[in-house]
Amino acid sequence: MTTADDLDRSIRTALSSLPPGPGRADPDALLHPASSLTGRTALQIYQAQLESRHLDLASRWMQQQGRGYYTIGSAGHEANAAVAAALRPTDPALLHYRSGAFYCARARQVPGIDPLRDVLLGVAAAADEPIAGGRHKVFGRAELAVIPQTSTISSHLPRALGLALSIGRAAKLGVPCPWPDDCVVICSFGDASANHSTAAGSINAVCYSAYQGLPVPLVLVCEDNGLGISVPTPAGWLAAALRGRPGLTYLSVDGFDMVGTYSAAAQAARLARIRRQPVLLHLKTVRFLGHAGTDAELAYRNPADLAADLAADPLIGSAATLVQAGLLTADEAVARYDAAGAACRAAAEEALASQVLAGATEVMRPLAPRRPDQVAHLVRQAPARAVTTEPLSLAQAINHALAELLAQYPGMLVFGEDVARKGGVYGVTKGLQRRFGSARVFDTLLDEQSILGMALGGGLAGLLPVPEIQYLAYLHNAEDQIRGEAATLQFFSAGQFRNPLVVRVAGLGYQKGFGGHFHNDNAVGVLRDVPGLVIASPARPDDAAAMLRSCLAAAAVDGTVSVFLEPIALYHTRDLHEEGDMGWLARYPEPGDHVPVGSARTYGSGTELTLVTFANGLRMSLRVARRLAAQRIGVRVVDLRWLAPLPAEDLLREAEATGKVLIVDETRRTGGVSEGVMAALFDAGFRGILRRVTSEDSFIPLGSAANAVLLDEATIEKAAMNLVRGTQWRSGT
Ligand SMILES: Cc1ncc(C[n+]2csc(CCOP(=O)(O)OP(=O)(O)O)c2C)c(N)n1
Ligand SMILES: [Mg+2]
Repeated sequence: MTTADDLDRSIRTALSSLPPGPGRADPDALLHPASSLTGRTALQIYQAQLESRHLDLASRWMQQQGRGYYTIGSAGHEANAAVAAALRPTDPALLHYRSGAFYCARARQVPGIDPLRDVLLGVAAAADEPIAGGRHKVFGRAELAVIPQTSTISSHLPRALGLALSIGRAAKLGVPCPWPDDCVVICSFGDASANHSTAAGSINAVCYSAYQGLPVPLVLVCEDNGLGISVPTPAGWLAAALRGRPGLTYLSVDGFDMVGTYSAAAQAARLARIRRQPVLLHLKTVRFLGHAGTDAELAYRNPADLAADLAADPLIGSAATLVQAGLLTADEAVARYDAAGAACRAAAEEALASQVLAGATEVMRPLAPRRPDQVAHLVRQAPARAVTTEPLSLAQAINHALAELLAQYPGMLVFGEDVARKGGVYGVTKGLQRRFGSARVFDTLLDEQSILGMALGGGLAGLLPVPEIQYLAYLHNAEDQIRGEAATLQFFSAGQFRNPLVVRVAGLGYQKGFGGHFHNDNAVGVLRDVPGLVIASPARPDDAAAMLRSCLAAAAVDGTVSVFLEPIALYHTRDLHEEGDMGWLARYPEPGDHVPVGSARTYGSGTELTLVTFANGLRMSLRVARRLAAQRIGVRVVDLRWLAPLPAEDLLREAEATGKVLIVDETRRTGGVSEGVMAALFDAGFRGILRRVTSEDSFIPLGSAANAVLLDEATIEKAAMNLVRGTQWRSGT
């Protein structure tokens, strides 16, 4: 096992025995005729490498002091400092958790920033850590264009590509973008991570984009230490898997060689910056101190390999280069090493004395800011435009709303599978590409992770993305891009970065048995527990348009992430009670009208029973309510409209108005919406009678068998009657 002491001893021995170099060299001279690396930059790289190494040692020391919560280090990966040196500090960076030396090198390029303090405050989970404010240990800082990442390996690659593609798009649309027009997006990850489907899908999407000639100013850096915790990456696998991909330039270099690493990174940056072509830089590294502080490496690595790694320490490689070039003596190389150690120790002592976050309010402050007054104000700013006064279907109303909002927000984009030329599977986006152009309304490749990644990166570039997921069942394979990435960004950056977003999802059941489970999926549990996520589920055409206005405005004002869940079965529904009554069509809402997030809508004023529902359940409930009215039973129907946050106040008021509540929930009994509604009513103090009818805990079969597991009107009516008449009602009766 290589301990921190072994590592320290090894480097001291190696540095002090470096053969003496020539006389003093000019720091402004090039180190090698074939490289643009100057002595001065090489010294800065070495400095960042030393700092990063000592940050790892300091974080372990802090853990021993009882105030260090993170020991995954960068030791052995310090070659990435040379990558930072070859880029600009304004190039947005999404970094691997071992890119500490990159962070140090970049921080030293911007006056007034101390990477030692930043990183160690992170280790101590300090409230004044500059990016996550004690919510996570991440590399990130707004002033350094370093965007924080989650721990989910590879989950940042879709966003990185989305950002790279969006920079040119924002410029083309004239939308203010926080990043320079000629910037390069840099994204690093580990060798095992390269096998993750998110990485594999993203690299494919990079190639797919570049192959079509789209500008992709992206440098992917695979930091290859040959291991994923304990599992070795097969020798030669990554080169075989990553080399020769269409549209993607593959460069490889050994991080022991500082000049070579800088040159390769500079070449990658040039290709990406000038030619707008993506590059994959395969950077050979080693890994010291195990995967993390708790990792007993000897259980899976043999001593000879560990010894070989020590000899391949990039700090030794860099120091040898500097001494041979006459930029440092061996003694100076050691002295700088010691000075960096002392500086890290001082920063660690300061970090030990820092404050942590106090209380849930402080922790949650940046989670999902909500400024409803400003949202309302922005909705009212929409330029007046003539919209038909004809009654519209749900699909038509959403189509009109998308057009209205595309006109209002120059940065708004509509994209997804089949949305552009075809106009969507159900015609909801019909005609939008023709009106707003292919820079704003476009088809994507068939990969939901990449679609959402495009949206995440677009939001970071100042755009207002409205991606479409073709069916709810196909959100699930990409769900982490909403849960892990979109919804966490403001939280883990203390509000400094945000990805405003409205994900339109066609979903829910009742398509008359057509398409089986995957076109009738009613699983929303996976969204309901994502902190801060807004879930809109309109039923009526007028509400849909007004709610979409709210979602876009909330995205623009507060960076809100919304899922807009559209009930497919109602898209083209025209009638409510009888054929030809046109009761499900509605007039487009007046300009400026919107539905505040978390507000319900009540139909009727009956005093005997409250039906609480949403989406398809609203139409069924209104039909049942009419039949009950014919039997002189007074019912009111509450359309939740928002599944998160639930309209708790409206719910309580309408529940107390009758004292009897039947929740009509088309989602499943377990994990479905009714669980939340019951809890919300109970928490709010409702002590009346509360029952629910739901769909079964089943996947949805094809054909008429679907009706056997989906909630239907007969069940609703029977339960309502039982409730009003006081009969004991049991599930399934
Ligand atoms: C999606 C996901 N699965 C599992 C993990 C747990 N995990 C953390 S790091 C790691 C290994 C990553 O190896 P590699 O990509 O080579 O990076 P390295 O740590 O070697 O730099 C694993 C399995 C995770 N963070 N994310
Ligand atoms: Mg690895």
